[in-house]
Amino acid sequence: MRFWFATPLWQRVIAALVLGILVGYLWGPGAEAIKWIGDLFIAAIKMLVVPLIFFSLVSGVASIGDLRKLGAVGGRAVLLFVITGQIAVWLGLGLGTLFQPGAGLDTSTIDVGEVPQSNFTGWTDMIVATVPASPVQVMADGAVLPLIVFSLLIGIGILMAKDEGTPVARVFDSGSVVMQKVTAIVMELTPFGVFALIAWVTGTLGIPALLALGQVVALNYLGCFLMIGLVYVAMLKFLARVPVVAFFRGMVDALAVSFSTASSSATLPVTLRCLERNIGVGRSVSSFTASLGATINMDGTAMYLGLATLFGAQIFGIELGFSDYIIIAVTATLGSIGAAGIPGTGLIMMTLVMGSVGVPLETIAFVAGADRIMDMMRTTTNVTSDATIATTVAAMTGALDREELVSADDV
Ligand code: DAS
Repeated sequence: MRFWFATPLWQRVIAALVLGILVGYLWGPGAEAIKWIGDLFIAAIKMLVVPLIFFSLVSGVASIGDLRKLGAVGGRAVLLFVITGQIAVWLGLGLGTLFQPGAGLDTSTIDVGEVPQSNFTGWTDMIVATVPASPVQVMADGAVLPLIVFSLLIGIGILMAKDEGTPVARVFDSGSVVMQKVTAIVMELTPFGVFALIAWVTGTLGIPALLALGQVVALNYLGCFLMIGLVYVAMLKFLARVPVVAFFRGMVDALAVSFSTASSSATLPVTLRCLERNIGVGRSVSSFTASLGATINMDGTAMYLGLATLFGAQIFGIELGFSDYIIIAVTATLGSIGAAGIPGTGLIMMTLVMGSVGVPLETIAFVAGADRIMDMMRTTTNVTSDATIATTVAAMTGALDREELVSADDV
């Protein structure tokens, strides 16, 4: 038992993945007998979506501290968050459409039960539905769009309430920490869920399923490298006008921590230190932009949610039209905004994006085993985006000490 918990979770997950593939390969379709363990794991991560979004978003907005900050710095930061987020999600949709990682897999032997139909009833209905007429009902239904609107309103209300809002802010701050602990508890189930799910998938579909999973992992990394190599490098060169190599050399500690921890929140102290000491971003800009970014700016996650949802649709032969792509782009963006900066949050938010366009959650059975490997790169992308946007906003608002950055050459 002590050995179990002494081993890092991601190593236990990889071991469960390998063992599950072996057991599934030897057991064959009979491995369906343990699929219920995987279903239990999927139910547990679905349970987290609403409280995780609610507490992490409210505490993220309330941590801004002062509505006025949402002015020059905040306005630019949020605009760049939205722009890079949209580029990311459409990149994920583009890669999924171009490479079709899930196509050609014969899943006729898989019974996915009642596939939740896409609940899209038209754009005006969707806009009206953003107003949470009954917040409790919204939470009960897991309707993420009105939940995010309600959470943002609560956070802004706390800011406007000033001192009177402080006790409430403390409740949400501790609630956010509690939800991260609860998520960590559920993530401890990952090895068992992964073992059962990958055994069932391998036993039912065999090697082709593993090849499809390998394609998704490769596309996840390709999408992240494209975001970093094209989008953020272009922002640094043409918007922030800073030397790119010096920037990445100055941020290397934060990027290494984000890759190894797969957690933007855990990396935040290192991100802030790198930005202030090595890049020369003023504390007022870095503390606001990087902290808010670690909560709501997750481009790597948004890219992956688009890619993984198309993967699921291709596996199960779900035809998606352009309006479905728009819904995926909206819900993947919302999922990346609502996601907390902790390991596995991308896997958790998959449940809401897939549910919005009727893609079976059994897709999680295919990707859960490799999620940590993908999460490490998604998180590195998320942190790179936060750092790039903080640097760009600092350059735009005169809060960047360029001398500092040049000296980063000797970091
Ligand atoms: N692990 C998340 C983060 O900390 C990203 C993800 O799960 O997609 O940013």
